[in-house]
Amino acid sequence: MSHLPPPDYDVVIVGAGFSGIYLLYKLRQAGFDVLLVDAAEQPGGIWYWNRYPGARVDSQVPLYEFSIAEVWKSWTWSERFPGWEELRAYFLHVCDTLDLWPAMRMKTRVESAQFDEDTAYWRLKLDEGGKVSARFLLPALGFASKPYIPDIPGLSDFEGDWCHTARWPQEGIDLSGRRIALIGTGASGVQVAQEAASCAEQLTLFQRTPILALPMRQEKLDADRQLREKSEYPAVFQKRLTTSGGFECQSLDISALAVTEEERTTHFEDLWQRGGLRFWYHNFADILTNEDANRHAYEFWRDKVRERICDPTIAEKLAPDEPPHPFGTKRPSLEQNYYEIFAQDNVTLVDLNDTAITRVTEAGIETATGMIPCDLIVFATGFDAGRGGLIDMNITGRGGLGLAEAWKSEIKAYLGMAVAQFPNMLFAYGPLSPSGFSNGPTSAEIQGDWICDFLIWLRDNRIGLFEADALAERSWTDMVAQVGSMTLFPKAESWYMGANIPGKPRQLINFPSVSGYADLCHDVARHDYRGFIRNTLSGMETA
Ligand code: NA7
Repeated sequence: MSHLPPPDYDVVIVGAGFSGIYLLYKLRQAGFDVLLVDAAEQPGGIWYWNRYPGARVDSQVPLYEFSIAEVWKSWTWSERFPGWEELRAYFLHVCDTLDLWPAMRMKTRVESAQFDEDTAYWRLKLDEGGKVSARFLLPALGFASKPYIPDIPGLSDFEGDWCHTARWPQEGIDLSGRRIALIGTGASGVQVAQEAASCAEQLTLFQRTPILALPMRQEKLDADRQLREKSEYPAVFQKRLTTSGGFECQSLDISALAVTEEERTTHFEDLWQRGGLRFWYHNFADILTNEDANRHAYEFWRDKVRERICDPTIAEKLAPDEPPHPFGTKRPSLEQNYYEIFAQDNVTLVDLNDTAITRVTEAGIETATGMIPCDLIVFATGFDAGRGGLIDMNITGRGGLGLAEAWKSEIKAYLGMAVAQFPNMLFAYGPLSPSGFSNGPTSAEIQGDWICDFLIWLRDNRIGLFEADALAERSWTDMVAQVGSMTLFPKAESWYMGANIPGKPRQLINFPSVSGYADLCHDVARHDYRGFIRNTLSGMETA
């Protein structure tokens, strides 16, 4: 292939969130010629698109940031759980500090990416007629880049405003004095509800499934204390690589059923008081694998929440006596005053299981029991997680095979990064990797380091072409399902299981351990990247 004109770049990365930015930093350091493109005006990924009032991260400082010393040493957060404005500013700081801008092309959407079998280059069509070629394609779109809006009849007739939380207009929407219908009670719905309740004339919250939200315990952060605590950051960043969720600690070694009720309650209470997602990731060993253990956690959660709700009917809707699903098998959210807002006169809860939405009219939402007038509809209805953004990128591999077709009946991927028939492509933070179960930056760094090492190894070994072996892809896909079947996750109708999107294949889309995942990826690397077919100068061989 040496007679071919070279591609425009060694590598094109798509996406300027944690994964894409980390890959850009690492690959440039390793001497690759890299271009990063992103449709957004500014970097930040999810934190560019999710700018609805109240949007903030559920991982506490310093977990949700890069471990790159020159970045964290020169950055100070103002809150324990930073909001979207601060996270966006952080990304600007990262790009400035690491001098990444020259390799970044923002406001550039990839319309399609096609593997050209004659040259073995990826050819990308960009909006406004742009074209670019590269030897390697690294989509780093995050797990939540394709919003999901349910198909409700009449939406086009609505005369007020409507939007999805992840497509909030850049100029913002003032919620004050509005009559707001909010559909969805996931992490985004909870955050919008808290803000809207404080200023809306009327907030009507449509709930299909109650969220099992945990106390955030937000704090303002003092710069001096943060500076002192920075001496501990390297150890925290090291530790988060070794835990199952990519956090600073993980579940205990002991079963919830192997301790006395008093010991169990003491641990639950400690987690509860410390706040954040710890009640999810630092709980007893079998909370997510044993129904009896899980039931103890649910009952503790339920009783705590019920203490905060005066109306018993509302209490039963928000924190039912019987669990709607095993605790933690849908992503818990963090809340600050969510359970108190339902006592306000301007907040109404509609249970969609009793009162279905029939259609949207010019003036509001019509339900089975009557009309709910509103002038703003907010869809906090989630995402086609994992696959949606990748499919929308119109990626075509060998023989004209589109990714949508390849994943029609099942999402398949080797190491959650590579797909058979799609050579020289690795995606970061995608399906069948830990992504949705992981503290974001931890996975971004694990995968980013691994991908960078792999591309260096290919370069050192003069290998121009790699592709996931179909058998390796099959066994990875089966292994994720098998590991998932040992947990309670399949018992929930969650986006983790693909259950939130009509017609989406039902399978666990994330590997449920960050550290376990890292071990498996490192093992593949140690064995000369087994499971990949690669083209040496003498032809194709399977490792
Ligand atoms: P989520 O967590 O997917 O939440 C979506 C919410 O929207 C959830 O309450 C859904 O109810 C609800 N939903 C979805 N479709 C409908 C329809 N058709 N009708 C009514 N309600 C519906 O998205 P988020 O944006 O809140 O959070 C995404 C992730 O970001 C989160 O998990 C964290 O990792 C950060 P359901 O529970 O499916 O009954």
